Amino acid sequence: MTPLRKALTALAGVALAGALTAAIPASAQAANCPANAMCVYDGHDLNGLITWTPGNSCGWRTNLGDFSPPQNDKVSSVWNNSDSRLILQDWRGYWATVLEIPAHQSFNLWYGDDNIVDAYVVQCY
Ligand SMILES: [Ca+2]
Repeated sequence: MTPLRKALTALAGVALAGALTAAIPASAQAANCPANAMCVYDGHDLNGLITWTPGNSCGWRTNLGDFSPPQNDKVSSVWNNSDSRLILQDWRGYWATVLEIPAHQSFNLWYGDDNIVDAYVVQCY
C-alpha cells in the first residue's frame, strides 16, 4: 500500500466513526481486551476497563446502567477487538446511536461523545 493510500484509508476510518473521535495509535493499546471481545473504558487511551462483551453475541445490548454500581455516562474510550460492529448508544427516551465502531478499531471519545454512553450493542456483519 502506498503511503498516500494508507493515509486516505486511515482518514476514511476516522470519518466513519465520527469527526469527534480520534484513532488510538496501536502502540497505546495494552493487551487488556480479550481476543474477539468488545471492551469499554472509563479513561481515554484504553485506561480503566469497565467491562467487555464477546463479539459473537450478536444483537446483545450491554446496559451499563444495570451494573451495580451503574457504569453509564462513563465510557471515554473503546476497543472493538472483534469481527463484529460495535454500536455505542445513549438513552434519550429511545436508544440513540452515538457512534458505530467497525471491527478491530479503537477510539477515544471526546466532547459531546465523552461520558454519555449508556449501552452498547454487538452487531454482527
Ligand atoms: Ca470517563
